[in-house]
Amino acid sequence: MDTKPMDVQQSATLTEIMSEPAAWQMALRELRQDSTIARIVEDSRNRTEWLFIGCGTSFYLAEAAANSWTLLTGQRARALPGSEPLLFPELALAKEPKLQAVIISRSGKTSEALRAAKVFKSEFHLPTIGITCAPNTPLGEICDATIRITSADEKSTVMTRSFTSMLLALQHLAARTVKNESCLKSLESMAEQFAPQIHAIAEKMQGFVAKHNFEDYVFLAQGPFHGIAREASLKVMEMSCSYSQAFHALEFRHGPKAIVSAKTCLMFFLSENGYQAEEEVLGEMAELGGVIITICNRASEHVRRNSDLVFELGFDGPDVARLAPYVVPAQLLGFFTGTKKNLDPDNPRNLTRVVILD
Ligand code: F1P
Repeated sequence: MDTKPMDVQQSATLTEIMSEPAAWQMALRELRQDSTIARIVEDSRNRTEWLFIGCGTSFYLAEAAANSWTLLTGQRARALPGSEPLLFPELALAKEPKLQAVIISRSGKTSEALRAAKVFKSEFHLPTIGITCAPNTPLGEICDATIRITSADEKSTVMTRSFTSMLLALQHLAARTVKNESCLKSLESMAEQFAPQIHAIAEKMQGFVAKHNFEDYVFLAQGPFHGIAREASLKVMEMSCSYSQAFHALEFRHGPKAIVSAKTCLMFFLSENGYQAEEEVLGEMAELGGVIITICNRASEHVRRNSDLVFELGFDGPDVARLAPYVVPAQLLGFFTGTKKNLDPDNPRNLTRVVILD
């Protein structure tokens, strides 16, 4: 059933997406002064393995945070959806003696996230860190310490600036843990540099969506960008009710490429580390007739020749500082595709803002 065309400019979701650079700058400024961060760095100084937990978008945030943690600290870090430690506790490997649990939840109320936090605390006697965008939450009651990014909270059901702001907060925590001032400054300068770019990105994406109709969407990335690809896929699903999948870029050759046609939209998130191998896959998918959107730091001639739409960040910093901005074009793809289909991303079909099971 088509809903009436929404007034795009009045959309809470679009407003929240467009506010991301300002939200990032505010969050990163506040974190510098946040005594909770300093306390967490001190209290977790002997923890050598980290387990990030979340549900839905917050699970993909956990994936991106875990990869960022290992890249920044050298420590082992994993991500699990909140349900896994509840159903398969032995697979959570929660008996690791120096394990630190981090539970991610924008609302701080998601039942599976709270249950996982309670199990870590009461059954495994693990130290628990919470991160949320809401004040006074059940998550904050359970965890030993809770990071609150209230300036990034949203009215919308779908998570956009809360995802990127909490990811940046966890990257900030990782950099503080190893006293990496250069990385802290990179996160802050990325947010500043991205701010004037976001309007042109939105206009480009809106124009692209107006000109194309797709049957399915594929998001491809390696390394720390894989969690971003999975979140991108969920955004397009949630906001436009489209068929959408994410893969490791080089994995896509091993079977899934069977689906590629002129009706397939493929978004590549190119890393600096894996650029050459990833752009080879990009060229092959263009050969198969797929429509290619490329998110990269700088585009090679090969990328330009084989892409239908290119977004270049142009930021000279570590790959981890590009995770948050890389997801913004995908959030906009989901939003404009949804409104083109006469759906209302502010009230996404079948979804609630929080999944409460109790
Ligand atoms: C997690 C979540 C969201 C999803 C929807 C339902 O919320 O699954 O990822 O988009 O809003 O809730 P939270 O635990 O981060 O509040």
